[in-house]
Amino acid sequence: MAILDIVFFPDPVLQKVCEPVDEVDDSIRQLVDDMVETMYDAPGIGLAAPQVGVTKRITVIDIQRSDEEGEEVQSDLHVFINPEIIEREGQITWEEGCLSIPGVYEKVKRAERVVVRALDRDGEPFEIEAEELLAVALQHEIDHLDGVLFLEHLSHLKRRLAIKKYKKLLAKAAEEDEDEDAQ
Ligand code: GNR
Ligand code: NI
Repeated sequence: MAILDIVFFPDPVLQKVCEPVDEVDDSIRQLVDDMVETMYDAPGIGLAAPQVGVTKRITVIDIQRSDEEGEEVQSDLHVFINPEIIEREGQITWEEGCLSIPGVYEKVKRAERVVVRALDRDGEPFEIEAEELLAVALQHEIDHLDGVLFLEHLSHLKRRLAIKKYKKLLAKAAEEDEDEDAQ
């Protein structure tokens, strides 16, 4: 297994519509395993293939092992290959973040409950009914597979402010790196 490099906004790969997987073979399973390791390492509650530069319709989610520092918590790992939302219901607002836009958190409105059909790591079809955070994460990840970031769900004003804030954070991080190099 390997920890992969995460791609950051505004990398154009994050805006690509990803290709369906036509056969779940060992190379796909290898990618899935690397994505899982990368998600836990980040740490994040989900990761979509384009976030590691691969434009395939694959995402992994584990909302259990999110922000617990060092503590062993039960994992609830889900692998979704070619996921499709087949039902959506209700509305929920959640403060979202994205590993590809670190430091930016904004409230987004999504369906409160979704039913998703996908293939698992063995290529077997399954369906899952999800509510609240798992439903939010699924919609966030499936958006990634369509080249959509959570910023696109904000008003134009809020999106502009969020991007401005992110660019400031980036500039500050670059400055700090330079300072370190100078020491
Ligand atoms: O780690 C993540 N947390 C999160 C919180 C609220 C809504 C969505 C997410 S997904 C994010 C990881 C990520 O960027 N996945 O694409
Ligand atoms: Ni994301």
